[in-house]
Amino acid sequence: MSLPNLAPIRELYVSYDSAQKLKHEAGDLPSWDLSPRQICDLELLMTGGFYPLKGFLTEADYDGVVDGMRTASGALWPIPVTLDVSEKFAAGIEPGQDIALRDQEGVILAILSVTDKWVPDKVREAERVFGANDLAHPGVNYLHHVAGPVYLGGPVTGIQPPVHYDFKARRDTPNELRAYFRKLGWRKVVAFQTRNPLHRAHQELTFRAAREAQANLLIHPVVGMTKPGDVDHFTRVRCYEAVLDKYPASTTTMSLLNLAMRMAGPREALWHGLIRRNHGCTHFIVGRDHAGPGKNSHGRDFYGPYEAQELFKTHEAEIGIEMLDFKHMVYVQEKAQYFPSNEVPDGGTVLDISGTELRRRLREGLEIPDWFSFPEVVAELRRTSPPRSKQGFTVFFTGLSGSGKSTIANALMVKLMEMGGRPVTLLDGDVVRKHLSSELGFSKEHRDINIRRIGYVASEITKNGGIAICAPIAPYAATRRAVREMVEASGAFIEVHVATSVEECERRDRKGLYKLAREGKIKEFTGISDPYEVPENPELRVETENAEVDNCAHQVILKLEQMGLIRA
Ligand code: PPS
Repeated sequence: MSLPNLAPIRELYVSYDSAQKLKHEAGDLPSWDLSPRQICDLELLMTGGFYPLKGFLTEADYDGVVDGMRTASGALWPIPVTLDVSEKFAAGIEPGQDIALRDQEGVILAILSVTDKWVPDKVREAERVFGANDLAHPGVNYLHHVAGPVYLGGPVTGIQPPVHYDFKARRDTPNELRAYFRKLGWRKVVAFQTRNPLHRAHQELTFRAAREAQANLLIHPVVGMTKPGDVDHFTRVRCYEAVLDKYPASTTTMSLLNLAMRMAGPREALWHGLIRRNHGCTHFIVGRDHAGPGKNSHGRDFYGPYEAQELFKTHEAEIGIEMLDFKHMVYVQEKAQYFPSNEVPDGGTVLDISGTELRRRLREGLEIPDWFSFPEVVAELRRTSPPRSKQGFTVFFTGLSGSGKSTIANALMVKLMEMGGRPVTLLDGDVVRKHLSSELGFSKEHRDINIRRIGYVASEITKNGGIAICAPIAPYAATRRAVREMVEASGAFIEVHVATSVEECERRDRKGLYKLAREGKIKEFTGISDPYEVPENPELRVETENAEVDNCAHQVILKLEQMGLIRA
């Protein structure tokens, strides 16, 4: 392989003066507020990280990339980098027009000269790019549920890079890294891509790779978007910083890459290789299950464990970066050392801790052995993921009016406060309607807004380590699911169906509302003239007929204990 070309790579930025002028003129242009993923893509387009792309893919480029991993001009490019927008926005845009691309605060980052506008066939995109139209794949899920329905393509004129307030000194453009390698005389550089904290197995892998290639090492973690559920990048970067001094400073450096991963396995490995070549690297590590998305909806892997290595091999020369392929690294107890799984000495006892097992140990506050990771890394992870009994959670009661939700919720609150340790907030239906949703009525639309507000507040409480107890009617399953998703991003969600029948609620009629509903004096009354979708799989269902309130609240306590959220 020839020595690296460390000359500057083409960026898409214009000069400072032109940028000022464009910014001024862009006031009159239609504006698109970029999504977090589009900001990541735009940054790498503008810095040359996505060289040779000059903008968001045109329709012809897109077709070529989706079908055969090549742009219309024949360049190897495995992942569609497209600007997806809403139908409403697209309706006002025609090819030939310029649009201003803005960050979420409205700062203009670039101009897109639109040459193409089209409605993609997302099923085809999913099947070709990700190998299956299966929503269990995070990339497919994003494509169908987050990305807009219309794509715009065309060249990008860069005005300014997206602003980052975190780890500024650790972020480098391709040209900054190229200049750094040039300055230090690094002729050969191995890049290590990662979206996980570095444990001992990774360190051994990177040492071996650098030794094998007789090269310097670039630890190049992704801090843009990774797989949902991954350790957040703030924690990871603190972990990387903690292990960096275990590498010889004169041979190793670390830089953060603001890439939005797609988890596309083999195709993604090629993409990562192209991006690292653009950053001035000569070698690239591809391990087991590179950029793997996890299991499909049938519980099977989307890609073979070494499929990424195979695909990379066939395109290695064209990418212009040499692959260092590695088998899964495992610890051999007798040798007190890591080995690739195919080089384990005969009779050696192999130890390994999977990602799932590591998360379980963190969640339950269990031991993480020294052979697996570094004490500094484990301490950092424990700081971010305290055991479940110290994390926040949300108990979400749902049931008809008068079913007993508020009474049980109150009893639960008092019991949890008696235990102490975490602040408890009760978001009761009536109270929320007074303080958060006073302008709302009981149409489906208004009920959904009401429940989403409760969900938002509950997720914030959960994120900050508190206990939120919610007690609205919440009659619609889809809205309850949306709240669950919001909360589960930061902690546990326990749905409790208070399963009092409508007949019993009406018999009790504590507030006299059922009578008014029967008389038609209250419209859209849940259970009488409005639907209630019974939860299919709540964490708990409590019957209130012939049961004491205290006992109902106690059932919730037992459930929380069983889930490890409170200690007996
Ligand atoms: S929802 O659907 O979840 O937004 O409803 P929620 O905010 O929990 O409702 C709170 C209380 O409003 C009273 N109320 C009605 N309920 C249902 N349907 C109609 N049309 C209605 N109008 C007023 C009712 O007393 C609810 O209190 P709870 O605590 O559930 O008895």
